Amino acid sequence: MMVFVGAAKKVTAAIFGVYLRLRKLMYKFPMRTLYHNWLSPHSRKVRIVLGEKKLDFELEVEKTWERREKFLRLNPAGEIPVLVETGGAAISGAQVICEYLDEIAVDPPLLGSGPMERAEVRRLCQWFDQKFDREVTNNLVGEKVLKRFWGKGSPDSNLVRAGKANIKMHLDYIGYLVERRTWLAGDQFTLADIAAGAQLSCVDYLGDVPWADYPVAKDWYARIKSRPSFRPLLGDLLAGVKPPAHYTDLDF
Ligand SMILES: N[C@@H](CCC(=O)N[C@@H](CS)C(=O)NCC(=O)O)C(=O)O
Repeated sequence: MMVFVGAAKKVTAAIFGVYLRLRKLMYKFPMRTLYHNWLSPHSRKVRIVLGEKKLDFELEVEKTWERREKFLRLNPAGEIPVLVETGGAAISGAQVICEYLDEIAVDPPLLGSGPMERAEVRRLCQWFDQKFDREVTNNLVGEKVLKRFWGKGSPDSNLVRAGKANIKMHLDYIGYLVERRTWLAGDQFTLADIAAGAQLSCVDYLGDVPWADYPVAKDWYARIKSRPSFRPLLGDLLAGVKPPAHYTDLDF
């Protein structure tokens, strides 16, 4: 009996020792972490890339409107997404993070294979990250959801109307591209599709994408939506704002 108790104590001490060493290592090398927010298209873009590359990461919600000092030390611009690598280095800016990830994990390549293809992928990333964001997402998600968090009052109906009018040209453009190519930038699925899908998913959460009028764009979005890298985003729920039934439906 005495021998058994002694052995049990030794095993417990060994397990505890391993736990302490692991904890020390985790503290020294915390997991790759993405600072994001629920309906942030730029953060969604990075999440999809991490998913495509099958890279492990943790998510940390950052309420940028709180202007947290610790977060401002990671990105003085105060914007998400920010990716903090295992060693502690912080990278900010969605396109910068995605291109970095494409360099450290080459499979699958998401930027295109030649200089001309990469130029086209980057052009379309800019189109969706900046133009679509400014003309559509800011006017719809910004006005209907984010404005409340910033304490800036109720949505401006003129801006909401502008967002709903502007999205039509973008859906037309997606249809135009996809009728001539398999994916937005060419025959391969690239970061351009991810940037566009990330923006549209945020607007779709509010039910503001007139899919029925744009069957070609809808078909392209259905292909994006069914990718395993995209599914975790569809599970995000914003307190008090329920997405429409088709939002998570892969055969919408
Ligand atoms: N240039 C940044 C822009 C990202 C951006 O617009 N982030 C928004 C959320 S999607 C943000 O952090 N807004 C909060 C703020 O501006 O304080 C990028 O490309 O990542």
